[in-house]
This record gives sequence, C-alpha cells and structure tokens, in this order.
Amino acid sequence: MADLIEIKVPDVGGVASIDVVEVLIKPGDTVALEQIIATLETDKASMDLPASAGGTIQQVHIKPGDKVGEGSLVATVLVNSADTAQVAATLKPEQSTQSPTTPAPTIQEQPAPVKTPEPAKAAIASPASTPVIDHSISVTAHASPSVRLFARELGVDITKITAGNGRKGRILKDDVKSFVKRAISEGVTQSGAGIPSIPAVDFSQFGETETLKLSKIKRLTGQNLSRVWLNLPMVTYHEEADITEMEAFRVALNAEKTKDETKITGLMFIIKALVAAMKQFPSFNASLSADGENLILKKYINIGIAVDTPNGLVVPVLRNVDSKSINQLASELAEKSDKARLGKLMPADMQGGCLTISSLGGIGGTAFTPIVNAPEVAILGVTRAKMQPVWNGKEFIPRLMLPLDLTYDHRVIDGAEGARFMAHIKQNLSDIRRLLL
Ligand code: CAO
Repeated sequence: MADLIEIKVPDVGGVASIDVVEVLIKPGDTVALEQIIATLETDKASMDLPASAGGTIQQVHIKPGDKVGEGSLVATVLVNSADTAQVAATLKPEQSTQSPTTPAPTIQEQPAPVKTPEPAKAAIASPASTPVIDHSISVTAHASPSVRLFARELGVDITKITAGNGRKGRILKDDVKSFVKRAISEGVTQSGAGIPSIPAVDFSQFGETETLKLSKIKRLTGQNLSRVWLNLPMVTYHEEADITEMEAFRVALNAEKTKDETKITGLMFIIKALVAAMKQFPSFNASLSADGENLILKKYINIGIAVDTPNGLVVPVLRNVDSKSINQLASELAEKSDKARLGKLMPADMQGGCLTISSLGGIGGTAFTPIVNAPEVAILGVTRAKMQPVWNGKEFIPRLMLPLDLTYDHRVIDGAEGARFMAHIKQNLSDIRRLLL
C-alpha cells in the first residue's frame, strides 16, 4: 500500500515571499523523513526545508529562483502507508492511512489519494541564530544550516570558502565539495582541512627583519610532511643497540682502505640490519592501498636515505639493497649524497623507496621523532652513538651505545610488532655476524 503525500512550505513566520535557493531532490530519489530537501531564503534568514514524509519523490514542484510562500507545494512523495514512521508525527489522524481492508491501488491502476501532513518545521538560520548552531562559524559565511553541517562533517572551516556559486554568493554543498577537492590536490596547507591557520604577525613591529623565499624543496617537503602528519597516526619507539664490536670492525675495515676508497660509516651496517628485519617482518616492507583496505607487500627492498643539503632535505633511494655489499652501499650513498648536495638528483633517484633512514648521527642528538615518508609505513631515525656505562650483571663496563628511533604508521604496525622489529635490528647490530645467517 502506498500514499501520495504533498510536502508544502511550512509557516515561516508570516513571510510571504521566500526565495528557493537550492533544491536537493529529483523525481525518483528516496528521501527519509526530515531529510533536508531544499534551501529557502528570505531577506533576513536562510532555512533548510526538511521532508515532512519519507518515501520516493514523484514530482518536484519548485526550482532554484522560484518564489514560494506558506503552503506552496514543494514535492509529492510516494509513501509506503504501512510505514507510519515515514510521515511526520504531526500528521492529522484523518489524513493518515487508508482502511487496512481496502486493497491499495497501484500507481498504474489509479492515482493514490493525496494527503498533506502538517509540514515539519524548517531549520532556520538567521545571522542572529548562527552562533548557537556552531560557535566556530563566522556569522558572515552565507550558507544554509545543512551546508554548514556538511562542511563541519568534512572538517571544513566554511569561512575559508570566500565565494559560493549560489545566489548572491551563497555557499552551496558543491562549493564545499570543490573546496575539499582543491585542498587535497594542492596538498594540505596550513589553512586547509579545517585546521585554524597561524595568524600573520607583523614582526617588524618588534625589530628589524629580513624575508627569505623558501626553496622549492623546502616548500614541497613542508607540504608533504604536513600531509603525512595529518593523515598518519604515528608512534615513535626508542631503542639502543650496543655497537662496540661493530664499531671496532668498521674502524679496522677503514684502516685497510686507501685514501681514494670510500670509507664505511656505521650507516651501512644499519642499512643491512634494517633489511634483515624487513625480511623477517614483511609488513614493514609494505604500503597501505589508497582506500586503506589492503596492505601491498613489496618483494623488492629499496631504502631511502634522508640527506641534508643546503636547499633542504632530499631522500635518494638505494635500490635492491639486499643484493649489495657494504662497500657498494657506501660508494652508492656517497655518490647520491654528493649529487643531492649539488642539486643534481633526478626524480627517478628519489622514487620507489620502501623504508627510509634518517641519520643525524654525524651531527649529534640522543633521540628524535622522525616523520614517516608515506606511503612507506615506517622510518628509522639514528642519532649519535656514545660510550656509556652498561651493567653486565657484575659490573659497569664501557659500551658504545647507538640510539635508534622507529616511527611507524600505527594503522599498519602494532606496538608489539614495532618493538620486535627494533629488537631484531638491535640484535643484529650488536652482533653483526648474525647478518650472515
Ligand atoms: N654515531 C656516531 N658517529 C656517527 C654516527 C652515529 N650514529 N653517524 C655518523 N657518524 C660519524 C661518521 O662515522 C663520520 O665520522 P668520521 O668523519 O670520523 O668518519 C661522521 O659522523 C660523518 O658521517 P656522515 O654523516 O658524513 O655519514 P653517514 O653515512 O653517517 O650519513 C648522510 C650520511 C647522507 C645520511 C648524512 O650525511 C646526512 O645528510 N645526514 C642528515 C640527515 C638528516 O638531515 N636527517 C633529518 C631528516 S628529518 O627527519
């Protein structure tokens, strides 16, 4: 059984002429009771018109630009009369349903009786009432309550949308969608994604200043880091590896080298230990698919190395690291970091990384929290090794301890897995013979 119900403009405080700003339904649409179906506007207020009945829209009687008044027909909707929950509670009893014994005519056979429930009240947003709806929204943003709600749900600060495509610059749902699309394609900037921007300050009022243009690398890195920071739930786990023996071996190896040969730094052993751990824990050599539904496991191992250059940070990638010797890795990194510092890296040199190492060990530090180079799922930070007294069960002995920091994407890596991964790296660095196993 089905009834045709008319949805009409309710009493909006005796205003005779109301502009139709936006119509959100078309014939064939299914609407729920109280779903917003149109936006109306008077000189003083804008309002969302909710459906006073839920069902399938048969006809829409208004269009943007029309003028309507109380009682104007907005739409007719076919309601399953058994479903009383789909008609506004204020529906008068005599208008409600047919006798249950009367077979319901199908639409093809005979037009259904037209019933008019008392329309649900329109949600009105006048400038005065706006702050009550959302304290964070400026009263100057020209948008209906449903568009404001839509913007809030997407985390968009509607005041950042400067001009809408609706009448008199009104912000429409499509304007909010376009704003979000733009923010995504441009990368998340300080003022995007609803995050309050940092206010501009005229520093010259406090003293002399000089303005330097950021390098392209710095600007792009900044955008990428902000995007990662906002998208990834990151955890950083700290560990220390005893590299006393490894360091002695490294020094001995370097002593054998001629002055033209590339010296080996501890980083080469760290790369090797990292690769061994990635083989043991494949979820670290993976990326989440863009929809977040799947983990893409990689069967190759390329490691990105963050290199500090005068123009900013770049990350050249060492390829197929698992099949290269320590000496090969040392020469390749020396070549790539030289190229990086001369600004000669090609885009291909920086693509295809599986995991990144950021080593500040040559500079100093005790710990830091590097940011994952997404879509990779983790990054290994390294700071300066130092001699420390370590308790061996009987006495304190001097050991060279290397601080390690692993930041991981917690959507992919669990805390325990992160800790095991680091334990594996620590064990291999503490006894590099294990890397042969
Ligand atoms: N502890 C103690 N000493 C260390 C060390 C550590 N963890 N790491 C490096 N060193 C020593 C090296 O042995 C070397 O000593 P010698 O000159 O006596 O041989 C010296 O520090 C300089 O090493 P290096 O930095 O030139 O070489 P590397 O292989 O360790 O690192 C590279 C190469 C490219 C990673 C590095 O030069 C670099 O650019 N680091 C900065 C990366 C960065 O900016 N990260 C921050 C990114 S934000 O996340």
